[in-house]
Amino acid sequence: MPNTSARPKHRRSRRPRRAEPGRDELISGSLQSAQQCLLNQDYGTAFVHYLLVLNLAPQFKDFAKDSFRFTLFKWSEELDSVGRIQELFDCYEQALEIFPADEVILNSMGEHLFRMGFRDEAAGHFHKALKLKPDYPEARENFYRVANWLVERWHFLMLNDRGRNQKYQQAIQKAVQKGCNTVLDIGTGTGILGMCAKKAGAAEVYACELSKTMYELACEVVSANGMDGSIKILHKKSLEMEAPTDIPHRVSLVVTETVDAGLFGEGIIESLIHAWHHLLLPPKRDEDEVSGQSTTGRVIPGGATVFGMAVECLEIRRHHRLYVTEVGGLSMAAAGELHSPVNCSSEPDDSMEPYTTERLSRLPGGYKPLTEPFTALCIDFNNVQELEGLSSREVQEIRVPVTQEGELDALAVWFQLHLDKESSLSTGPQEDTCWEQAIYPIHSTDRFVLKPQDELVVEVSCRDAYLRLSSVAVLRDGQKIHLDNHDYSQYPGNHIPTPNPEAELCSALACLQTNQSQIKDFCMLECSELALLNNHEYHQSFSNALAKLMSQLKAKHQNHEQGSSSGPLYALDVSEGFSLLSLIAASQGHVKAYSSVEKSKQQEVLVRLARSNDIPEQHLEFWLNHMEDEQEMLQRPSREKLWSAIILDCVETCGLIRQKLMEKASLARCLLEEGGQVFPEKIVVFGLLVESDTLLQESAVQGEEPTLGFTIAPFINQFTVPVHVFLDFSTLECKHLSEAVELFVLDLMDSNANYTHREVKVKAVSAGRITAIPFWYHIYLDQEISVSTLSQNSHWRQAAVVLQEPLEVQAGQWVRLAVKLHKSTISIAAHIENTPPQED
Ligand code: 44T
Repeated sequence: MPNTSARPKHRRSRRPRRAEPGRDELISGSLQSAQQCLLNQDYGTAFVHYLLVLNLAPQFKDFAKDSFRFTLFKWSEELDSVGRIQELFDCYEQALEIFPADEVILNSMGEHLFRMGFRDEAAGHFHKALKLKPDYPEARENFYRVANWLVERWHFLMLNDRGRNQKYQQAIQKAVQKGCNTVLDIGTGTGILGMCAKKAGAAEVYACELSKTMYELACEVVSANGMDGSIKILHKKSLEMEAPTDIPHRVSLVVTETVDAGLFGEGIIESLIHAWHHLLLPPKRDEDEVSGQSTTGRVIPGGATVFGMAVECLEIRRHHRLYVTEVGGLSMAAAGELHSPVNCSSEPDDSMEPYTTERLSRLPGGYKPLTEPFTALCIDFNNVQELEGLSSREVQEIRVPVTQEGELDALAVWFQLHLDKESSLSTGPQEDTCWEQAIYPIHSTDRFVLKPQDELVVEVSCRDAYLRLSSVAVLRDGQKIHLDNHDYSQYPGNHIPTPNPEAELCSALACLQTNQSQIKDFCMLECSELALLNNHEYHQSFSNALAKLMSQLKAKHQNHEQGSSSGPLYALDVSEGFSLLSLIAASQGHVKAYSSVEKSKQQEVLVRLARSNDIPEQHLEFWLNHMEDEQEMLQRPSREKLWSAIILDCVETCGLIRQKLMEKASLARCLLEEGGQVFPEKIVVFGLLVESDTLLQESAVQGEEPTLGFTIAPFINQFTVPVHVFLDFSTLECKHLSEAVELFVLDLMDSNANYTHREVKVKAVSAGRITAIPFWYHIYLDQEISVSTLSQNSHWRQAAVVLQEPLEVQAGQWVRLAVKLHKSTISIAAHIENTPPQED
């Protein structure tokens, strides 16, 4: 505990005593009370006393800092444990008022924010802490975990995309030369488009950016490029801006790249409608002559054409629907409908996304186009009526001829962004671009195979300003076969045949008569949870390992309790999210399994599966339903309830080891019965040396050359993180420079065996530049049974350490890797070995 009893050296206030006679007494009394309360572990009262002292007598700040921090942390732990979250944050805010530049308080507040799900705010706090103290390892590690939310990785890709940069620059230059003299850059990011306008000679340039981090970054960049007086940047969403309040008058040019893979996901339609009404000069009419300074407004990009294409793709399928009938020995027939949260045919809902994004060219296993690309939509950003009409536009039906036989898994969507009449950018799957495509997966559990001669009926709509595409039916031999479960009521148009009204009435009555549970409902699972369920190998391995352990323990128990019938064995599954492992444990017979599944819909699925697989219902418990407090759970159960198996979820989908894994493992070990086992018992980390430009491009702005002549890299590259996650190593464009080697072993059954530093020597098999070290895990459930996070059907992705300075290597040379594990975070430094290791 920090020093709580020492007295400050300078107790006297510098203020004249006579002005406030009771003040010093109050301060010293409060300080003593604070210290006493701290000793008595009454942190709440101590905190209040410290606040009073430090507010009244800032001169005690240095003296009391450590004790104050300690009090704050202890008190906030207490508040956290009883769910008094608002008070917790109030305390931190009060603390930061007193110590605004305290990196430890900032970092700790960030951790609380992160745990409560306020990721952006958390990230901001870690970033501030790190700026204050760049060599503060806790803040650094936290910052690396969240930097992706602060500055998304695509900023690097876009800034590295020279083609895109040049096309935008040229279009802006032309517009300015034609008289667009006043410019607003909506969603300026690093400030690049605004700077292009200024460089092209625009008299007035304004920019706005809604993300605080990006806004601050843009200010730094613009200032470093000597334009701070000439570009006015606002930390605002464009929709909140008006002339003359935010900008002195309407502008003649809006430049923006607020488009995502699905074109409208960043709200460009709404932003442009608003801009036309409040920020832009009126649009040019055909008869307007352009000469000199423009009195009309226009937008770059001027419009877009959206394309779609039906595809077969196993990789998409396994992330969006259940396609296995049996998982780890359990029949899945009774599971009901399991959906991913990506669904655009249902009513808009916060928990649903209409589409996901993928780079089709990088999907493992590839994809098969089932139709030619078709035009789904054309939109003119310079026509406000058209923009406004978009959301009220009727659902449009498109018939697309099927060109190849294959299972319909998704519609893939991309677009061409028309910067002006001459120049455009394409985000298509065949292009050499950094763009991903939007993916609208099919949800129907019935597999539907399209055939040449079929026509696919696609509906395109733009409700709630998201572009939605959905495959509704297939026309085959004059018949219309409906796909998915379509809710006809939401479509006012009469282009969809009305179903038989009598049948509709009957089904409505049937719904009224039956109880809720019989109405066809579904359970939502994350994409990675669905991919896990579809991972046969993973569940089979667990099933085998659990069967082995349980039969050993059953034999042991029988020997011990000859004659009398022994009680069940206990298994605890603490996997995150949806997991079938508890049920697989319970299916071993004579095993009572505890599941950590929390969501009631998901619990219902497990109960249904237990019933249908003849597992006695009392053999499946959801322990989180009973225990409010984690502390209780972690207590050692009574003698006869010692766990036989504890299943830990050790690797996150993104490819990193879960935080606090080793702490959880040592706790779990204490809860085991003799002969019981923690799953997995060991994790072996593998990695290899690669040369990959792609990884570099995604990690930092590359090259010495300024971007379009502007200095941007040194600023945005502060947000570079050394570990790249969610990597698909099987499709990563890279050159392997070594064989795979074992980097580290984590022994979950023996904490003493874990080292935090290790040196590994790797021999380069070919010459090249080492830019990254991708790594993955072999997860040993027991000594014989293991699963690899690199396997083809895995729900895991891989991670890679990206070297800040690529390392030239010759074939045959040895590379020394210093591998470090700090709080579940792996870091690797690479050095060329000058003297080859002694071969023994
Ligand atoms: N990602 C592309 C989307 N903003 C680009 O805060 C392509 C994704 C992508 N600011 C892989 C590859 C790629 N007013 O900083 C952001 C955002 C800001 C606004 C003010 C507004 N109305 C808005 C709307 C957005 O604009 C910036 C750019 S959004 C671009 C999204 C390389 N994955």
